Amino acid sequence: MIWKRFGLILGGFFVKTYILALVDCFSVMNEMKSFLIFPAPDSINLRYSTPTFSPPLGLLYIASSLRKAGVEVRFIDQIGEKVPDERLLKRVERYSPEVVGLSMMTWQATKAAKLAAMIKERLPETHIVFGGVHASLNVERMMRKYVQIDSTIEGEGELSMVELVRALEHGDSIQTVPGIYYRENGNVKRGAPRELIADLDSLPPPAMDLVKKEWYGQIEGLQWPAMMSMVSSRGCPCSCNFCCCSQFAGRKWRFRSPENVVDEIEDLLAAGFKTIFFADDCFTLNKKRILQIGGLIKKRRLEFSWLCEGRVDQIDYQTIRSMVTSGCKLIYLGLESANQRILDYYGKRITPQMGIQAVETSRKAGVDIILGTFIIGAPGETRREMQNTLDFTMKLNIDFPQINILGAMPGTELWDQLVSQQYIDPDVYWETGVLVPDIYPNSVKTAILERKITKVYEKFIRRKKYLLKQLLLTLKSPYRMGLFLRNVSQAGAVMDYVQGESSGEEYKHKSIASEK
Ligand code: B12
Ligand code: SF4
Repeated sequence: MIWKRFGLILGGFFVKTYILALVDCFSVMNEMKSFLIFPAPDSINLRYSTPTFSPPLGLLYIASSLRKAGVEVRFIDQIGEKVPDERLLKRVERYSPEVVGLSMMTWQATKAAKLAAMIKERLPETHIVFGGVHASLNVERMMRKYVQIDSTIEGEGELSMVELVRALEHGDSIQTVPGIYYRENGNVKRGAPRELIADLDSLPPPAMDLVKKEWYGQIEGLQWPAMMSMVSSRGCPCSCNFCCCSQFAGRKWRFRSPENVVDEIEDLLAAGFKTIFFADDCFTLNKKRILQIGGLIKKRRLEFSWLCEGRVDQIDYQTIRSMVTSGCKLIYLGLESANQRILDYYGKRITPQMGIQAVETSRKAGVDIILGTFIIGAPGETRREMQNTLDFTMKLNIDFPQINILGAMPGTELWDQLVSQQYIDPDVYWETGVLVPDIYPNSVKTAILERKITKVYEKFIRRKKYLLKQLLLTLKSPYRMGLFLRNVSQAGAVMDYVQGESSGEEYKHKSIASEK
């Protein structure tokens, strides 16, 4: 009986595979086929990894623009879906697309190149295009080193990607696509620059149907319900020296209309998402717009939770209260350092006092969870200065600190400075970035800093006063209580996080830089 059932299941499986293959062949007969990939770095053990933070939004934007132009799209978020390389390659090969697009931050770059080489070997006719922040900031080096890359699109990809696919479809030259880097007679050439997209409302919303809710939503070891990210604006006028935003997205801040933002929220809620992470470079920049978005959320009676990052100099009671009453449950505040000298070095244009104030204001306004981000390891930062910052985390009324060791990445002012001072050899580190204490003379060793950070995390959560406060806050807040109950079975994962063990990902404390 069991064997019969097993046989049926097996038979069913083969029939399903066969039908899927047939559908693949016929449904896309006359259309261009594209395959978009968000690679998993080799440092992640997919078998043991927990859900990741949020979906690869940039690639989902590319997907929806391609679809709008009538191009077929297949998509793999290798981290979210946990697809091993071989299975990924089989899926690409079976679909046999005309174009494969790979997206990457720095930590995924070498893996993207590896996957591209394996795809090129199996499908030599397929055009391979790279995009995303790392590819954009290192185009020439990447294309010179990896011959498997046919082209790279610099910066925002929606318009250029569609134009590239069209050119390939019609057999036209791809050189005329703005924003493209291509090959000609063995040399890497650059097309005309692509202007930043002025009207963000004109973009089709990201193709959220390509991702599954259970793939995402893990923050600091806690699992959040059905999370999707969105960007309500792009770019940032500030110039923190460790951040690549101004080189990548421009100093000009562009924003979507509040109606357009809230329309997308409605669509996400209708699709069953319950938590939205605003991944904007500078979400809290314009107070009036935040109030308008909050007002519209309330007017349309939308019930959901949302999270964002904020600069401490942009937090005032009225704005943050409006955020809370429209569903903001968590804010990451970029506090960075307890030392004015170091804050000035980073070009943050804030003071430690502003940080204290922003935390207090957020608490008073009723934000359920306040996370502070901090950085240690600046060039020439003394032990005392580092200790100040570590001690600072304990003095603040935050729920948890996220402490990073300063890293320098290509495309940042910090990188340029350390390269010009000859502390960084760009030929060695352009594919990985580098932790500053690893290259700056007389720095405290990274391993020591990592141990210090782990100790601070442990000390932070073991303080009796803190535990009591956490208990009271959780008893008072239904949202926190819900989150607690949801995660109670995963207490081990939280402890792993605190102790830097991580769950499959080997990068927690080795993080390269803070993001705010
Ligand atoms: C969400 C996020 C994450 C998530 C990633 C989740 C995910 N699945 O994407 C998590 C939490 C994992 C993460 C981690 C880190 N992050 Co992060 N993150 C972001 C954030 C806030 C949003 C990304 C996003 O959705 N952007 C919105 C979309 C629309 O933009 P986009 O992705 O750039 O896509 C556009 C273009 O790049 C292009 N494009 C993208 N892909 C492709 C593909 C093709 C084929 C084409 C043609 C075009 C194209 O077109 C898209 C549409 O216009 C950005 C800041 C930001 N606002 O972008 C930082 C950012 C990407 N992160 C950054 C950093 C520094 C980090 C960390 C190092 C931080 C840390 N302290 O550990 C780590 C890296 C991992 C590690 N530990 O090594 C840097 C980038 C550094 C770098 N060189 O890679 C950014 C830019 C922040 C900053 N300004 O410094 N991050
Ligand atoms: S860290 Fe944040 S505030 Fe600073 S430049 Fe980057 S996006 Fe702007």
